[in-house]
Amino acid sequence: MRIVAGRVIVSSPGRNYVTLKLETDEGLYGLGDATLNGRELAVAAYLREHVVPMLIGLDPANIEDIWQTLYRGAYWRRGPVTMTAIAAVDVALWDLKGKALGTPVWNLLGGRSRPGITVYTHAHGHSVGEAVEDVERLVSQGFGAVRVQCAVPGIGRMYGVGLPRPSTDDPTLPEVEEDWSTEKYLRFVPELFDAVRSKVGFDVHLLHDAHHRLTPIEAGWLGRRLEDHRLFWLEDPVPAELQESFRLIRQHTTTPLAVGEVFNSVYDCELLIREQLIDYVRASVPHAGGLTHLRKLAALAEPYHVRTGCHGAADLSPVSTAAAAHFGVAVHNAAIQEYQDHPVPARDVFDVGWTVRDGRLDPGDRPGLGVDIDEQAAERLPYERSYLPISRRVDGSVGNY
Ligand code: CS2
Ligand code: KDG
Ligand code: MG
Repeated sequence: MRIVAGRVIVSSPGRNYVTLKLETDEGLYGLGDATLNGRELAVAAYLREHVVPMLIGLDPANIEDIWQTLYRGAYWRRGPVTMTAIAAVDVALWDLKGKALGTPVWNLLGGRSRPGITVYTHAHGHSVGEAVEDVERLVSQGFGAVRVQCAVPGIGRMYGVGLPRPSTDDPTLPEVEEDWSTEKYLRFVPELFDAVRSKVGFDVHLLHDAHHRLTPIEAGWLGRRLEDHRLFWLEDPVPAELQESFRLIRQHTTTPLAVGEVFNSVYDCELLIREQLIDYVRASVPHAGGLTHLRKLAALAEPYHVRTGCHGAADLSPVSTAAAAHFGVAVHNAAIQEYQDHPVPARDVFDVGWTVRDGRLDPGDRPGLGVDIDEQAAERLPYERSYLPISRRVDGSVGNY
């Protein structure tokens, strides 16, 4: 079998998704997700201009060799754009291999370690009362793990609370801006979890995402203050370019820590893993070099008691949810998977074999990834410019989004 074409499909069924379709001379094709939220077109161009031409004529069976060719052969290693493009190729090759052999990808990865991977989904509210109700609603739907985010009194527009994002279609409009006050946030979050725990009890896993906003000592304080609430994890307490930061957080709290949705290779978390500074690593299939690389990352984490809890917000396409499902059921130290419903129009573009039931994601038994794309439906929904917001602190300076 030979690769004869690689088509990059950019579509916006409610939000932008980039899909790579690798076609072969035998009529089989494989799909991979190449979506990098807010920078989608950079990956699309990298694939079209530089990667796909290198793939034509290659035997798609040789996944490892193709991965190494794209990684080492470019000389310029790592980085989100490059690694997302490599991941899309890698996942499409695993999909193709499964289809060629008539077996699901989880079977190629060593078979099932579990029937489905536990997922956590998102609760949010504009007030503590709304957030508590949202948690209760999701628990009644069968979710056993819920991330809780809530608007902080005194902070205007902010991350994670379910406000519709104003369209940035018009290229003359400035990017969306949000507000941030660490002081207000740190005063409020303990109150939020006091309220949620007293209402829902301890039988549900609760998670929280600080979205890179704190310093290590602030994160240590928050983690310590939340210890009695037994969070499943506190996510992205600080930006993680400086991995040593986590030593300081660890000295101050036993609240479990999760980090890494923006990581793109094992080198971003090697110290975090080796020194056991985190409990969960959030690197994902589409942003960390595909199934081939994420499996190596998980293998490094396993002896250090670090488990995976991969990123899975709705800006990762349904193709990535499939890849996460296969990874999650096969890999032994996969602990949990983030799950957020995709926008409704995505159902017209992507046909999926995975299901979420009773709080678990099951990849299903279709050959390959078990997902397909309707290219005509995708074409009717072209790319819409939409960037992640800019966060401004109370003094007007730019903060971390
Ligand atoms: C979303 C999230 O817009 C996005 O990127 O994936 O930020 C989501 O809106 C919030 O987490 C809401 O809970
Ligand atoms: O594209 C960025 C979003 O996926 C991110 O802001 C969501 O932090 C996030 C999460 O944990 O889902
Ligand atoms: Mg996050």
